[in-house]
Amino acid sequence: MLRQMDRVDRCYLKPGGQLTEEGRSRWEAVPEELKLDFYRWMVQVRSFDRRSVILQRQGRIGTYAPLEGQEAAQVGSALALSKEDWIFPSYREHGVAMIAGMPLMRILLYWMGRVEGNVPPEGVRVLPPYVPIATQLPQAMGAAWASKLKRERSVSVAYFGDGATSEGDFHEALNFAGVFQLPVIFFCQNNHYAISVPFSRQSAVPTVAERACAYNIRGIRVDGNDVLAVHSAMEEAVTRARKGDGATLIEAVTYRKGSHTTADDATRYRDPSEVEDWVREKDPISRMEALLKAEGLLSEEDVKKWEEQCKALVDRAVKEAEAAPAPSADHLFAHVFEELPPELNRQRAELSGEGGECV
Ligand SMILES: Cc1ncc(C[n+]2csc(CCOP(=O)(O)OP(=O)(O)O)c2C)c(N)n1
Ligand SMILES: [Mg+2]
Repeated sequence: MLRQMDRVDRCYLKPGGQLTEEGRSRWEAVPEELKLDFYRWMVQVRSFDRRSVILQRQGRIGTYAPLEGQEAAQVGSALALSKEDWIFPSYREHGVAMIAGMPLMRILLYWMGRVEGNVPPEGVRVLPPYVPIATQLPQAMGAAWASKLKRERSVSVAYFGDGATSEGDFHEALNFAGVFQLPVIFFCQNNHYAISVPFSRQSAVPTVAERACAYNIRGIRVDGNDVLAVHSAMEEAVTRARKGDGATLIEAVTYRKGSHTTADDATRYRDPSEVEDWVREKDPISRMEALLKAEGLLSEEDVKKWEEQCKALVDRAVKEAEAAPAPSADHLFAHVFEELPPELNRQRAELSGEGGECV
């Protein structure tokens, strides 16, 4: 039976900040530090995101993919992972990357077009952002297969969007993971659009999660703006994977508040009332803030203090990224060809002042 587009399997924290009945028992089981971390990380991620958009507008970084609105999906899922797990992100997963230990300045360097932005510190298992849609899914599946063969505990997670589910790679990765019962999690942030194409134009079934049954893996559709529900779905998927019970497809239903990237104008294809509903009514941070305040775990003063600290962290990262020594122009030719084709060789020589003949 087809699921309905607006139904989710799990919602613990309602848009107004009230817990559902199931949510209350989950909440009681969460340690206080983690409750606060949910909130603190979401604010940190948003602070970084907003600043990055401004930096792009000022010409200080290149194109940027904003994630505002998707903080709960990223923070809730990333906080359920351990250092030993492998993360295969798309270009929008800055929140996941920073929780996994990627320094903010390196994330900025990536958007400045610098290769250092692809290199995580030792021990941080985050792959560089995958821009070709869905290519990270078979790779995450392959890494999970390796973990299984080596009898390691690590789980691999592929992060991707609703649009990626229209690619052949999605099918191939899920099929293989189902047949071989691999410790992999396919984490889809369904933000309703693949650039300007709405999900209804990409899929004849109304949800992503129901596709899991075609591969005999578990599928769960969670309110992606409810950090508590996302975290619990991810924790279950991780436990299943570590126990050898195989893969899970998680569909976190969310919404990007802004444009696809800073090169896009979302007002050209989205209805303002739809945006208004998500922005005003379903924001992931304000519902968690309301809950923490109602529970006496957060004061207005704490909020101000935390926002200031986040801003200071981002300020420092911007300074560090902008102070990083510029790469030599020669760098343009590195990392693609082991041996440069003649035309590129000529250009490299010309650039470095060695001359070079026109061809
Ligand atoms: C293989 C491939 N085809 C097309 C593109 C162009 N493209 C870039 S982003 C994007 C939309 C992806 O949408 P979705 O998977 O929902 O992720 P979102 O951007 O919404 O996070 C497309 C089609 C690409 N990068 N790679
Ligand atoms: Mg999308």
